[in-house]
Amino acid sequence: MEKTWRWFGPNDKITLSMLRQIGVEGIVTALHAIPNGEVWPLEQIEATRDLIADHGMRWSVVESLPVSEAIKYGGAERDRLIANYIISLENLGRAGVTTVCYNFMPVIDWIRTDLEYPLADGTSTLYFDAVRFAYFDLKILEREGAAKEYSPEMLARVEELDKTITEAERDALIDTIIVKTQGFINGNIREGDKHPVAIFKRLLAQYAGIDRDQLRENMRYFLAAIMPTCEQWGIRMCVHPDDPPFQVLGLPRIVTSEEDIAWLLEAVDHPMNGVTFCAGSLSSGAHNDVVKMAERFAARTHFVHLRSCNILEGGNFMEASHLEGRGRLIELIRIFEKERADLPMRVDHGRTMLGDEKIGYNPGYSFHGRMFALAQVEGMMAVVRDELKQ
Ligand code: DNO
Repeated sequence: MEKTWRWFGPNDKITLSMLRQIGVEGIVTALHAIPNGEVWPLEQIEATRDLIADHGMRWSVVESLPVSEAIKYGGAERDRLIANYIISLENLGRAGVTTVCYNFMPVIDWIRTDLEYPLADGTSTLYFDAVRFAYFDLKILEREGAAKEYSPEMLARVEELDKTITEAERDALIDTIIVKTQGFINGNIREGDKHPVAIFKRLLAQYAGIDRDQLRENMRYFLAAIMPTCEQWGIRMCVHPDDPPFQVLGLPRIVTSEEDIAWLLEAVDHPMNGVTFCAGSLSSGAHNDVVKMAERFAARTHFVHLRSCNILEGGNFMEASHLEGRGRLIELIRIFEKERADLPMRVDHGRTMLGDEKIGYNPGYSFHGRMFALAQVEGMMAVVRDELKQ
């Protein structure tokens, strides 16, 4: 696999020269300054591509070319937005940037409740606490009908938490769930937005009446519309699985399991319609056997995210070391190295360690933690390559 790294552009505190020094071959990035739904101009794509090439690497993957909400919920503007998406894809194709990651999660992308969960060794990791998330749903959003979706035990634990939680903890929960994890990935809410909860509630309302089947139909519609362009320019589309891979906040999520992925690959059965195999997202769902899924979907995997999770009691999960956990990364490397030697792979997330916490990196995207994980992954890759030679 090709060793890639997610770089957030010229404002990233981690520079391209630093990445070259640690053995990165390809860059994963996006034109983060362009608002969702607008066309990516060819000149800006070329400038980014050339900047990366000047540093001895290549622009391997776009993560992400965001799919606007109206495409997901099937709003009146969807055809105009799809037409813009197609122009961006053509421009990427002209510039030779031909692997494009996106997701189809309504309203909210990845979800954690704690971005600095402390570990015994002094590092910290990302954590999802099911009670705190239910608290956010029931007591902060006060979503109508939400109580019906939780077990009596969960409702009781939320009431317990309500007795002790402080105002500051409530604010931190809002900031973590809908601001800090979303802003830097061109999500719906940015740092500095006033009244994030009100904005969030408006976004949720757009999905009233949209169930799993309808969302699937909207995804099929989108993929069918862009496939001819992908075929013409050789663009590999790869959907990122939903993180975490289960229904949240009454929203349908449709890229959560083996069955879901099989559905989307068949619904638009074209080699350019593929997946981003994110072992981290998939391994946080107890229903997923990641090794089995990698075997089944390797041929339609266009991009790999290596990361691993441990599932804890009560539906909590936490990001594990890249050597441990349900992600079984060594097995995945065996499968993907055999499948395609130049398949782009990035180490996803990393612990916060050795002073990372003082720099203010995007959550999950530390320098030392990711570099450490990359070294672990490189070690596993070296072993697998040696095995394949034997
Ligand atoms: C978080 C990321 C996601 C991912 C998008 C892809 O760390 O894995 O935000 O980039 O879902 O569209």
